Amino acid sequence: MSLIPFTRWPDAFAERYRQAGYWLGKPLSHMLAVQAETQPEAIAVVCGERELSYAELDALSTNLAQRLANHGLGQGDRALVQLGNQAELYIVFFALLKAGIAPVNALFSHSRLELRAYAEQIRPRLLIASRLHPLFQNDDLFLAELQQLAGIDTALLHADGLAQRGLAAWLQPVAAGCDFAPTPADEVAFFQLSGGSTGTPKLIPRTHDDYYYSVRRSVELCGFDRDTRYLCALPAAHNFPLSSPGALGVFVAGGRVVLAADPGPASCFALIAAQQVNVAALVPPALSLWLQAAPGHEAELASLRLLQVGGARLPEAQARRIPVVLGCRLQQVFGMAEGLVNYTRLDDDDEHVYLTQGRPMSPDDEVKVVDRDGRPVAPGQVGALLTRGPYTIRGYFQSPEHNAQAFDAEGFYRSGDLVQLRADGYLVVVGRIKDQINRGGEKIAAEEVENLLMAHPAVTHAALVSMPDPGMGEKSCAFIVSRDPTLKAVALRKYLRGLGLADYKLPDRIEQVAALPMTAVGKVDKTRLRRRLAEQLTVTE
Ligand code: J2J
Repeated sequence: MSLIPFTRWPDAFAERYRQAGYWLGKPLSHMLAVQAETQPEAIAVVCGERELSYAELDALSTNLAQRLANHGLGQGDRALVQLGNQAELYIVFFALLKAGIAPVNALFSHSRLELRAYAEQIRPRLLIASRLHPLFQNDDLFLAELQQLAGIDTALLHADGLAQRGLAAWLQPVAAGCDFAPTPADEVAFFQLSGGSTGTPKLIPRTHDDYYYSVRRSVELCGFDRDTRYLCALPAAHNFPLSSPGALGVFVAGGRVVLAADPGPASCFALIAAQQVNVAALVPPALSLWLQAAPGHEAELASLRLLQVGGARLPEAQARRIPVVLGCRLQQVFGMAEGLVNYTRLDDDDEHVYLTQGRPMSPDDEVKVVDRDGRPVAPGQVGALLTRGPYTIRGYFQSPEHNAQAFDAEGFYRSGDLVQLRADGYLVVVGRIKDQINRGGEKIAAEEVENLLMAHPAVTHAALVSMPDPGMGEKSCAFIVSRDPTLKAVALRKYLRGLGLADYKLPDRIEQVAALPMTAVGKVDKTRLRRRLAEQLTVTE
């Protein structure tokens, strides 16, 4: 069976990363094997009333891997997976890794359009989804559509009453049959999702070697160990709670992941108290809610020692309130699913922790900060961030044209962030050049939404821009030119939802204009739109 093609690191780099001990030549499932061997009875995952030991997590994922292998699935195959914050997400992830099947883990908030786009790109033979998701709840229409579209021949549903399709039956022990094995460590293990700035969301091929290194290095820097009790309240498939150090970091360290359905303070505070959680990871809007809700709940939060915050800009004032209100330390995390992750260090002084987004985790992360013409800026000046290193991809999946722009001639990835690189190596994120809205950590590619808006029969032009929002940091505003002056925002949102767009991508505000302002080179002038919006918002508030 042929393996998945992807853009490899040049040999000299691969050699260096192996020599340095970053790339171990071991599959990601190795981390689970180690714990199942050394402390099988230790609890790996707490999910509601359920507790899964390392031995159980290992056995259940092996059962599923064996059944999938017996079913004819294996190396080179792809899977589309959509599971929420449940233990099954990790069981399935390890099962697929063990069987050499590369999954895309869609976020639970994703809807028809996103799943279709992923399926079209990877052409999975296997779908694993959840009856708890509206798309798979009542009828099997969408399931049938996906199967037809992508050639999926096996669909397993979590929480399904039907025995033959229920995921539960596939987790039961089975007599050995076909052999199975992970893909070689320097091959694609799975696909991460890019926040994106293009019409269709791009997929990020991650190898065992590079991802395992990023997790191990994160564990080292964040001091995770067997006593770590990590609250996973962000969407568990996202790169941050999966790998920075995230749940995989907990498994490497032999600690315990406590799953929360959402990052709301009510459920999280109770879980922290009940499970004696000592580390949690949040995006800034969730942090705001925690800060508001915490007074009076100090006793529940007593076990919490470290709070990681990342995914979007964290205002300094909020950062400084963390130790005072929540009684724990802050660690800023500036990462990206394409690779590079920056952390403030556990022993950094206040100035670094509150005012910077940390520094690259690997000694071999290379960072360039450049001006519009691609020339390095003077130290400390603002410029665009480019990076390459032992866990940063060299190309998106099957996207040669986009890759030609997203990577420079030396293989550096253009993250699209505007940063300052300080003399001490710490980065400060000051803005963005990519055409994206960062809605409280959830990324929206402007072009994707604009194309859908323009598919509406009355809309002739559309531009999506960010607008400041006190709770979310940013929200989205669509400027549209319409043939129908009576076209209502509600109707347009309903239209987009009808097309199958995830809810978080629906424009928060929609403005009808006579024409969109253009730049000298004939592109929509989004700076002017944002400025206009800022003026309007200050007038109306
Ligand atoms: C400002 N912007 C930030 C931060 C990410 C760890 C943490 C986060 C992500 C992530 C991740 C930011 N301050 N602290 O994958 O492993 C914005 C930047 C960046 C983009 C990446 C991880 N932390 N950002 O957020 O792939 O614009 O990864 O380029 O979702 O989020 O988004 P994503």
